[in-house]
Amino acid sequence: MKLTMKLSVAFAFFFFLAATTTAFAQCTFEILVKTDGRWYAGTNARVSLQVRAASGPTLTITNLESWGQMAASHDYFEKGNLDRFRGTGDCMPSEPCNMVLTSDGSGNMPGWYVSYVMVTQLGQGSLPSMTHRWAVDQWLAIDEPPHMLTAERKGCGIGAVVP
Ligand SMILES: [Ca+2]
Repeated sequence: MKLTMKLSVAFAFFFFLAATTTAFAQCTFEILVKTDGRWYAGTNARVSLQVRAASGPTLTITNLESWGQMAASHDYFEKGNLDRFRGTGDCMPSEPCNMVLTSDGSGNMPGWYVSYVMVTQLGQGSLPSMTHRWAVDQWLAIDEPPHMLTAERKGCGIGAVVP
């Protein structure tokens, strides 16, 4: 293979990589998590969140608190809290509508009763701002029914619900 040929193959490969790694524009996501007001509803466990639209990329946040927007010493996910989070990820082509919320069950009395999760992808380019709110209304706990540390909610096609 001639040198010029090798170079053009290398360049083609480089541009292919560049195209695949920048396939999605970056969007800002705002997230609200409401912890219920009942006794022992709060937790200090690590919380992770996955969100996706009907198609396209999945937004994965392995430690939601790292996206926290509350005051520096704020205790997240306590009884009655409405906690705010913000960060960036790959833009979704349509409304975020599928959600998986997970607690790692760590800490003292980790049981967590979640009222709802709301995610907004802020407008970007030709994409409008899109919001979805999922009712959770269950324990994420081993020692309370339904004895699961994960809550999955599918809301595609149901439509945005703004409180
Ligand atoms: Ca906490």
